[in-house]
Amino acid sequence: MKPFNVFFDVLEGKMNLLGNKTVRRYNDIKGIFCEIDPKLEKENPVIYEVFEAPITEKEGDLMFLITVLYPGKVKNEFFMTKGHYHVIENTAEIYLGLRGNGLVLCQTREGDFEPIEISPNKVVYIPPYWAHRTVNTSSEPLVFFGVYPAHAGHDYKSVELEGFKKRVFFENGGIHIK
Ligand code: S6P
Ligand code: ZN
Repeated sequence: MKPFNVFFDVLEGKMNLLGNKTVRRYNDIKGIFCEIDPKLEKENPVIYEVFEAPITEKEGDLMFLITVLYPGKVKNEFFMTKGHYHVIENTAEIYLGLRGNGLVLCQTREGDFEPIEISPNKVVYIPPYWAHRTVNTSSEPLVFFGVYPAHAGHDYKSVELEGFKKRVFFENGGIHIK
């Protein structure tokens, strides 16, 4: 592989050079929210998109990406990502907020839990062994850059089985983590 650069359009949430693109719609992930919303089931909106750089999953490489997590709620629970551990658990990840505000919920298998704020110019460090899920608590797309060891892999199954300790709701005019 040769050195290269890419351009991010932060407002549009797009990258001019693309490897994998993942689009998750409501019906793909509705089970992660605590309630079902029949209106969203019918409309099936895009909840988030991930644009990855064209990099293979080889040890030694770094994968980088931008995620665009749209604003919205399922009843009163904010839109969020599925969340995962890395399959190679001893791999960290860095997020840099580019647009919007939210929380990165971080959790270990031992039950530690930390909600970390993400917003423009804020870097979130996710250490090895911590599962991570992102929540958009703002009214605009939450856009962030991410980078992690390309061979890390994604373990969604553990999060499906265990869930996250806490969820993020809009209640009485405020953001509540509970
Ligand atoms: C990958 C990194 C992000 C997420 C993305 C969507 O390690 O953490 O690119 O993949 O934000 O979240 P999820 O949990 O659906 O992969
Ligand atoms: Zn990750």
